[in-house]
Amino acid sequence: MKLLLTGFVPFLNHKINPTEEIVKALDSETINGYTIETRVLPVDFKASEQELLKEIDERKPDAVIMLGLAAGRSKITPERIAINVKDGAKDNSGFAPVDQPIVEGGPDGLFSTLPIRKMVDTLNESYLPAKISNTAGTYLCNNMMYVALHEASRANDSFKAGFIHLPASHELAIENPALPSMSLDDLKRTVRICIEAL
Ligand code: PCA
Repeated sequence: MKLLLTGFVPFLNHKINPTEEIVKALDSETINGYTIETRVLPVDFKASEQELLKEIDERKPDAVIMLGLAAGRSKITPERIAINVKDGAKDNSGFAPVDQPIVEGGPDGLFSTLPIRKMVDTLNESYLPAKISNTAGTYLCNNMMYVALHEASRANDSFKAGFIHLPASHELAIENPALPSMSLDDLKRTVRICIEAL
């Protein structure tokens, strides 16, 4: 089986994005019968959507797990739902959508099809603090989650998909001491455990 694992490049005032390092570290590993293929997405509403859909079309994954940085959160947070709204700060291309639908006429919300409760329980049992999040925001991460789930709902050969927001890494917290953080090793272990839960 094939798993597409995505992360993002740095954005806003964050000099690094730990999700980029995590997906690069896990590339080509086989976990729980899934061979991991990876892609680091741009923080750009238009380009990231096109790139994600192209990857899904070409690679035909059995599952898609997307990772994003949620600087300020203290726990690993698998997202429950993506909503059909894009609204937020400027992306890396300078575009800032205001109250726009992601898919014109699409459903208001789309639920993750990843086993998010099992992921959270297994992470907590492994002493990695986690909880389900009921909002992925309205920025790039929600956008990508919605796009993947919408594609999965249309595809004949469907796939599981969902999004996991991660806290800052220690490296980011050195730059900004107010941020709760986890070690990069724990964040990589987190992603391996989530893949085991599939
Ligand atoms: N986090 C942002 C976008 C890129 C990332 O890693 C978000 O939560 O929307």
